[in-house]
Amino acid sequence: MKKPFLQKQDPEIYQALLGEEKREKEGLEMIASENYVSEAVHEALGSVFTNKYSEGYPGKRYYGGQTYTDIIESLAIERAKKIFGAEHANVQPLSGAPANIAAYAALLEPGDCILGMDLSHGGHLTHGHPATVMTKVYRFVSYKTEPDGSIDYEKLLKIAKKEKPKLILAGFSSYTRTLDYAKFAAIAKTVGARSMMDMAHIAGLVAAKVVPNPVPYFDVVTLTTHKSLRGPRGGMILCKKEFAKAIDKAIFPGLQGGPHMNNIAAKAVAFGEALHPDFKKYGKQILKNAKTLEKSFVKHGGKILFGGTENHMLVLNAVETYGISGRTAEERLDAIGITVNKNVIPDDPRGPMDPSGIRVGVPALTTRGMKEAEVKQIALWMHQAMSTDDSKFHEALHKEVVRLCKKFPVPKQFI
Ligand code: DSN
Repeated sequence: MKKPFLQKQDPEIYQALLGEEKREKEGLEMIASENYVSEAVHEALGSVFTNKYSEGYPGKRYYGGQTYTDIIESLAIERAKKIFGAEHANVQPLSGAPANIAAYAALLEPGDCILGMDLSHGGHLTHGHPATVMTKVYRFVSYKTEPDGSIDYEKLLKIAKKEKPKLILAGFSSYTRTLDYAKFAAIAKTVGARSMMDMAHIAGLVAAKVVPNPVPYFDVVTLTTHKSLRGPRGGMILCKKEFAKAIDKAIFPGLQGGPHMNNIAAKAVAFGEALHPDFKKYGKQILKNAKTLEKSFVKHGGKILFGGTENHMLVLNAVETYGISGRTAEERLDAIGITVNKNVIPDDPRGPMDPSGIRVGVPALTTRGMKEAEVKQIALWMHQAMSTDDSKFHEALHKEVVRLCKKFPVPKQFI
């Protein structure tokens, strides 16, 4: 896309931008948390709203000049509430991690216990990984998945009764099955804990109403807007009315300063897209594509974790399937123009920089209009690429991938 001012003023950045545009166009993006935004979202992101400081909330700001920022933030809030049927929405979180941190601050006191999903079983860093600062503030304990990939809710209740958490946390960044929200809420009620769901990964599927909506069940639901929801990079918190004040205070002034208003404008635009009837078709196709990918991998001998997928992604055990680590699998796929990420598997005996698995997702290629036939072809290429270290063969497959990508250009408009 033409950017004449950038090109003239800063050729190094301009060249890198051209490179990234080409990479995104000519490669297959299969990182489960990535997607492509529309040009309308890009235009809002690259707008004058980036110039404005707007500490506070619509109608209650600390600086003047808020006529238009109030309009966009109010629209973003109303649209978010409508999409998810939420009582309250805060659209200011800069991303998913700050959204989670603010939610903890709103609901808990330092030293309280949080019960969340173990990272290697699909949870997220912010759900209690020892490397995060939150573990210095709260006491985290974790639950795990069963060998068949399910969650044993009786076991979860037992852990909750023993540890007496103040917050029970559902949600994941690499788990592929549907959670039983009613059971999470009932366990939280039994032990007198608050309940929270981090639906960052599946927010788009929830918006499309093709998977169950956690919002009615949980006190607080956090999400990111840039994954399956197909908006700009950012976070959001939804909650019941009784927590609205605490959540808003925890975001500002508790954790953040001036909200990124260009980002909030872009969120509002993306929410407008998610409210369009076509978004449901998008969600349905994501589920079909992910199922097709799972079946194709299984046909080629792939060992899939968690007993398959019920959402937009799956985790493949590369060590067991191909005798290679997740890092090597990622590199072999990279060589043919397919981007995935290496990923730990439950209780992985290997380290996170060279784990046993890869995580693969279909939201981005579904955005490009790819359907079951293309997914079957892609699964075969992936299988072939991971089966060999022959660089000549990888080069030949890379040409096929580029050819397919040219047939399915990244769309500029979704509605
Ligand atoms: N980095 C995100 C993901 O890939 O799932 C989670 O924060």
